[in-house]
Amino acid sequence: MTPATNPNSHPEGWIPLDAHCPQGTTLLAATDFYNTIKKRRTVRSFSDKPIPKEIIEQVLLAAGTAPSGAHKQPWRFIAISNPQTKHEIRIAVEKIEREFYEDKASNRWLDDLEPFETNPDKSYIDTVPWLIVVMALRNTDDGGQVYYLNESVGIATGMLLTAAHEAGLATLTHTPSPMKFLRDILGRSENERPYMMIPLGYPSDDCHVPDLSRKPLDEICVFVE
Ligand code: IYR
Repeated sequence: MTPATNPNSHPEGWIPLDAHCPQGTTLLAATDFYNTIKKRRTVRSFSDKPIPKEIIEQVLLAAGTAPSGAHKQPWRFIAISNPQTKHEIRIAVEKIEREFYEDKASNRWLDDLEPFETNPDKSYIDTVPWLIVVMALRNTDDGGQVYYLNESVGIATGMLLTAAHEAGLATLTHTPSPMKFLRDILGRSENERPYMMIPLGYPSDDCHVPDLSRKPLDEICVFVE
């Protein structure tokens, strides 16, 4: 395809951009969204209150709108509510996490984790109504090439967390290492690389989180004007 030289001509089959946010409302929209998303917290204490599958479907559809290298959409979300499967995953995860806390983690790492009071007990996997396993696809389903796999799946995962928060749901980003065991328990192919586990549910009634602050703007950004 040759690049268009006339700015008023477009490749055949292209459609006009359906911009959802009319010009002029942008500051308000940006501020509103920041005020919503700044309330997102990583949660480790979940309620067992069920969440209808339809809500999970909308959250996953939102995640699936992420940009990806050459639009290959190299992700698959395994949404697990089956109690036996969750329990099997819990048992396997706790074994891996015990090895981490008892052997693998450096003292510095353990010190850094202290404020979060994490430990190998992952009983919330039994409690939480949904466990989403994000898989990164090494190739497309028909064997084609994928590009920028980690970047693409990372963005989709971030959008999943954002969509869940917008739906009033709490999440935890969990990456037991190694995660290969998930492929065996879930009967998934070698083409799927477990990328992240995301328990998804309502926070427990008495859910508390550490009192963290976020870096101010002048530490996280530099304007070049
Ligand atoms: N995977 C372990 C340890 C852990 C590591 C980091 I970095 C965290 O931010 C939190 C936990 C666990 O889940 O307990």
